[in-house]
Amino acid sequence: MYRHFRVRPHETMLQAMATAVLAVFFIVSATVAPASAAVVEHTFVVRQVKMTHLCKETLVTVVNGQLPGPAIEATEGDTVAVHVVNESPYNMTIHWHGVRQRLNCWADGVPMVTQCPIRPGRSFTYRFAVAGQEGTLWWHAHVACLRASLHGALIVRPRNGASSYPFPKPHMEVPVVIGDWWDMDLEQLDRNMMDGYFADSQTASTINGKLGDLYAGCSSAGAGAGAVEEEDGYVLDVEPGKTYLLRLINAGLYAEYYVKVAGHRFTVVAADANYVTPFATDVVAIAPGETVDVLMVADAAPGRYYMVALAMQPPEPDPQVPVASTRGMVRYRSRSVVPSSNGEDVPAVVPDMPDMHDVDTTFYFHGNLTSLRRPAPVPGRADERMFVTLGVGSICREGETCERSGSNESIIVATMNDVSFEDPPAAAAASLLEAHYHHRDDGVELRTLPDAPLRVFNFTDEALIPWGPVEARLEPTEKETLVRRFRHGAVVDVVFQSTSVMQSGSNPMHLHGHDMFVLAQGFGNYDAARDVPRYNLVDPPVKNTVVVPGLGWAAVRFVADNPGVWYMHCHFEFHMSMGMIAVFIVEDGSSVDSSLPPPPVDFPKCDSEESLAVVQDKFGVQNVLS
Ligand SMILES: *[C@@H]1O[C@H](CO)[C@@H](O)[C@H](O)[C@H]1NC(C)=O
Ligand SMILES: *[C@@H]1O[C@H](CO)[C@@H](O)[C@H](O)[C@H]1NC(C)=O
Ligand SMILES: *[C@@H]1O[C@H](CO)[C@@H](O)[C@H](O)[C@H]1NC(C)=O
Ligand SMILES: *[C@@H]1O[C@H](CO)[C@@H](O)[C@H](O)[C@H]1NC(C)=O
Ligand SMILES: [Cu+2]
Repeated sequence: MYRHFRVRPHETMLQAMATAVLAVFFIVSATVAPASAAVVEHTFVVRQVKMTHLCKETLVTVVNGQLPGPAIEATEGDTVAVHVVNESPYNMTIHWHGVRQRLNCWADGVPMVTQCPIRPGRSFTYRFAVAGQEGTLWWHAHVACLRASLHGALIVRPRNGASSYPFPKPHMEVPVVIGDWWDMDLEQLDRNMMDGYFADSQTASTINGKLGDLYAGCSSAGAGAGAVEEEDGYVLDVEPGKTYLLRLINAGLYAEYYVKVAGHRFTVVAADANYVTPFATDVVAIAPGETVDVLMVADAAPGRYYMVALAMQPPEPDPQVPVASTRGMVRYRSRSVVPSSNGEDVPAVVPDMPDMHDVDTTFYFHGNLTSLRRPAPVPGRADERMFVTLGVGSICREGETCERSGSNESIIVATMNDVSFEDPPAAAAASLLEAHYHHRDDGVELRTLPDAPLRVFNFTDEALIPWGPVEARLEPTEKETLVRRFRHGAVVDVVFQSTSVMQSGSNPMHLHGHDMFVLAQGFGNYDAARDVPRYNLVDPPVKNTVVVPGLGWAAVRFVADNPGVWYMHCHFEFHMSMGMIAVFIVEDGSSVDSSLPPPPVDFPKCDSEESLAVVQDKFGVQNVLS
């Protein structure tokens, strides 16, 4: 572990000295501390297995036969090596969600963006360091909708052990993965979404892979006719008085969730693997892609208390798509010797949940996040500013003009600044990252993400939500492979503005390879004159996924200092399949230690058996794909 002491021009001498003192402290503590960086190794066999839920057998693609997949547990500073063996019929990549991947974009796992996929029957080892961050992260497949069944926790503990948590050492740490169960083919689901059809209902929600007793399973053989057994639910056994660290992860495709445990309160201590100033609440709001760590003291009367994850959706007039809730249980381990007093005969306590259409509770939950320890001071000024609208539009199935407003003549797509992302072709000669690294043009036409929307209108006008001729005029768009280049080290401000064309949902925007300072959020239209003075430059939360409120906005700042080709997208799967994506390209710095090193030697190649791709330098002959 070491740092570079280069005094950058904008750094004051005092700051530089502070950095140096800090660095000396780290070096000293590193020499004293016995713990040394280890390699945490896993083998992930991706394979289809049959699982039965709701009395129906479904073929699901999972890692090592588990759902959720194995949790990776590492210590800050460790190297993680995961051997992915692809025994599934799909092209596969795994993304390490929230891992900063400093100078290691090669391991980011986005198909055709950072790498050629791992073909069926092949394998690849992802290697990355977990340095300078601790807390709850996760991993998931980045292919079609397969992340619904291919995901797991990635936990990074402090180098000096649990005693260095900035909160009381918990008795036990528990990953709580919220997900969903689909009893349909997930690739088909993705094709439907790409065809603008987002009305598929999620079959069930899950906590740690279990559907819970709100769902009926199969009739049990032994029981009388008509008796239906409930689905298993997740159970957390607790001891009275002990403190539990719940590491909540929303791995779901479709919904933000409200999470409560009846009779208990939470202290929020971290989000997206960054510590936050602790605050008490009885409800957690968590969007797809986010993680939230809470302490829960088992201080209720011994008994059984439901843990509920309620799926939210935007209120009407938004088109309503059925989403399902799930529940598990917190169960007190009785110290009593009398077996009948263990509470099994007393009904479990049910929490009062917010309304599924409540958009205020999530807004204020996220508004209450402030960072506890800042890895770096917030840069005072931005070098580049972007205003990015997040919306929905449509393209014609055929020809230039067509009927809109949900007509089948058009396909509904999702957009950033009025352009919808076109995935780089699966048959391209290489990923965008390889093309960028080798200064090649692999025949993929790129379009610059505009810094401002192409259409200016009242972005949050609720009259645009219902389909009709007025909103239809705002729909026409096109599909392009959107990229935005950044000079190394640029301080970038992005204001994300959710829009109301055809829908009014929130957008959890996830940036790969960088954390973002969340400076402010609001309902309605962003107004720089009013909102810039409200920016929190003192202790803004640091997130990899920022929830942009529905009919509202969020302002973020990040330092583009990690060279590579980074996905930036909405973490709602339907928005992503529909194209709410751009690629942020961060240029190399001026030195070796700020430039992307070469790819791993065993990096997957886009060598389809049928076609031989001849790749040429862009200064030479054009690429030939035959
Ligand atoms: C924090 O949460 C409380 C309770 O919901 C709310 O009243 C308050 O406005 C929130 N603070 C911010 C800055 O959002
Ligand atoms: C819409 O049209 C496409 C192409 O003609 C067809 O495949 C699809 O089934 C249609 N969808 C609906 C919902 O009618
Ligand atoms: C935009 O629409 C909202 C909601 O319909 C409305 O309250 C607001 O006044 C409109 N703003 C402007 C500038 O027209
Ligand atoms: C799988 O990857 C190969 C090589 O990158 C590509 O040629 C092929 O089209 C991909 N298949 C699918 C279904 O995307
Ligand atoms: Cu979205």
